[in-house]
Amino acid sequence: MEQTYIMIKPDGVQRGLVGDIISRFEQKGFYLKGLKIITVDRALAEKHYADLSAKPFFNGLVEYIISGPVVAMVWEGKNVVVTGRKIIGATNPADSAPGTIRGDFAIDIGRNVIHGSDSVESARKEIALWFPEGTVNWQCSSHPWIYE
Ligand code: DGI
Repeated sequence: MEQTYIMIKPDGVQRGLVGDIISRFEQKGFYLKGLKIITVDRALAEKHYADLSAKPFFNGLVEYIISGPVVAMVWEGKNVVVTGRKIIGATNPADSAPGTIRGDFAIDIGRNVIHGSDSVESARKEIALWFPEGTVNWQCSSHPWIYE
């Protein structure tokens, strides 16, 4: 099944939003296949955001990601990449709908609480980058109650 990389950024950890964010993905019916809290070194942050390296906000973005621990996760389920992005909300919290994570918890684009892969291909790369040790392959006993 499809997987995505979801990361609670340092502001989400500092503000005590980890439990709420995990609950939203769990309650939707997605399966948690990888989870760890880590401090991020500059090289990893720069690699993760390499596509944005020419942007004027790149240095600030890297400083933000390395400013405190993050919670790195792999979530699995049907269409989890696209649906995960819907749960997260628009990049700029000013445009994020209420009910989304960024819509409910964030104000500034540079403190938008959470990352989610933007495509299946990005998800594959990001999971390999953040979970080189691999993830956990368990089967949820509620599966037939979530999928027809
Ligand atoms: O996939 P997203 O996180 O929604 O968005 P993205 O991949 O385009 O950008 C990655 C992060 O970079 C985003 O979550 C916040 C930051 N960012 C994007 N555009 C801007 C920005 N930060 C600032 N300060 N200004 C921007 O225009």
